[in-house]
Amino acid sequence: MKEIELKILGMTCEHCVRTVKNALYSVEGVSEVDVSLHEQRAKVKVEDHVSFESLKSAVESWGYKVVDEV
Ligand code: 9UX
Repeated sequence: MKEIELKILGMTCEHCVRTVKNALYSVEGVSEVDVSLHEQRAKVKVEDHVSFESLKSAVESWGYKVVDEV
């Protein structure tokens, strides 16, 4: 188990937050997601094999931008 932090641009409301959470939970190996609208950031608990890139792709497929690992 490890934690990956993402800086996410483009979330402007709680519905955006929900969309991002769902996108992250849809990635295999993700166990817990905490998204902060205020901080424009997500903290994601994942199994060791899960990559930053796979989380980035999932979020960006919904139209948000992941800038880089925090
Ligand atoms: Mo509400 Mo968040 O339209 O894009 S879902 S601002």
